[in-house]
Amino acid sequence: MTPTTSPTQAPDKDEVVRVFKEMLRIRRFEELASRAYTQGKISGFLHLYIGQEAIAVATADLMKDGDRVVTTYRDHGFAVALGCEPQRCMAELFGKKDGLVGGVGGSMHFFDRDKGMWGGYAIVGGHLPVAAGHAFASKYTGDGAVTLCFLGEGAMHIGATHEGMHLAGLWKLPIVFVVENNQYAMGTPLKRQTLVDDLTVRAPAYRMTSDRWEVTDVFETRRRLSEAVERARTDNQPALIELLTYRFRGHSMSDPAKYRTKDEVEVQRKKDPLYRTEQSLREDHGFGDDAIEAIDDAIVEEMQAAVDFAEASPQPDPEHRFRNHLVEDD
Ligand SMILES: Cc1ncc(C[n+]2csc(CCOP(=O)(O)OP(=O)(O)O)c2C)c(N)n1
Repeated sequence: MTPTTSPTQAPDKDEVVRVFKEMLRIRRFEELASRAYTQGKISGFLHLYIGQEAIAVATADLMKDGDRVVTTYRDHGFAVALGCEPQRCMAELFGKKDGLVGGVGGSMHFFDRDKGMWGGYAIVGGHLPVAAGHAFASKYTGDGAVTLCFLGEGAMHIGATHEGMHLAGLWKLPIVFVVENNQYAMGTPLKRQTLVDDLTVRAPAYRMTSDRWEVTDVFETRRRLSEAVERARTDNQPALIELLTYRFRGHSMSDPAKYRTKDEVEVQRKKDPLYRTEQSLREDHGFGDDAIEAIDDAIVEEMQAAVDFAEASPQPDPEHRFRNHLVEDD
C-alpha cells in the first residue's frame, strides 16, 4: 500500500494505522510460520524477523519501480512488506508448488523480481558483490533505480562484504548498504565480533556517506533512510547505514537464545517499533482495545488463510528441481 504522507511529513492517523498494519502483517505471518515449523510442516531453517519489521516497512515505502532489495536469509519480512502475496510466501516455506519460487528455495531464498525482491541469500556477506552488480547495472543503463542491500552486523567482518562496498565506492554506485545490527550474530554479541562499536566508521574508507540510529520509530527510520536513498538516486552516492535493532526470537528456530537475559529482552520490548506504534494509536489517536483487536483479528485471518493455502498447495513437480540449473553436455 502506498504511503499517504511523504517521508519528511509528520504522519497523520491513517498513515499510522497503515504502517501499524504493515508491521503487524509481518509479525503475524512469522508467528504462524513459527507454529507451522514446530508442527513439522516446514523443514530446514527458519530465521524470524520478529522485532525488525519496521526496517522492511520503512524500506518498502521508499521504493520506486525498478528499485531492488537484496538481503540475507532473514528475508520473509521484506517479501511481505514489498507486497509479495503472503500465501505464496507461506507456500515457499512449506516447500510447495505455489511458493514464491516454486517451493525449491525455502525460507532463505525468497525472490520476486516484479516486487523488487531480488533475494534472499544464505551465504553471510556473499550477496554484497551481487548487490553492487545490480547497482552497477543501474548506473550503466541509467535506469534510475536504487539497490538497497541489507546485511547483519556479523556480515561486516566478511571479505565479500568489503569487496562489494569497495566497488560501490570506487564506481560511485546507486546503492545503500543497511546493516541491521540486531546485537547478535547467532549467539555472539557484537563486542566479541569486532574492535569497533560503531560500524559506520568504515564508511569513509569506501567514500560512502553514513548514518546510524536506533530503530524505535518506523517514521524516523523511513525519513532518515529516505535521505540516503535520494542521494543514491540523484547523485550515485553510496551510503552505509547502521540500524540498531533487536530480534526477539533466536537466530533460527533451533536456537533457544539462552545467551541473553529476560531483563535485556524486557528493555527491548519497550523499544519495539510495533509496540510503540500501537501505543501511538492508543494515546494519540484514541484507539481502544476493540479497535486494535479488530485490526489484529483481520490480519491473523489473512495469515491463517496463507497457512491453509500452503497446506493445500501440491508438492512441486519433480522436474522443477532441475529448472534454472545449467547442465552442459560432455
Ligand atoms: C559465509 C558464511 N559463514 C557462516 C555462515 C553461518 N551463519 C549463518 S547466519 C550466521 C550469523 C550471521 O549474523 P548476522 O550477520 O549478524 O545476521 P543476523 O542473523 O543477526 O540477522 C552465520 C555465522 C554462513 N551462512 N555463511
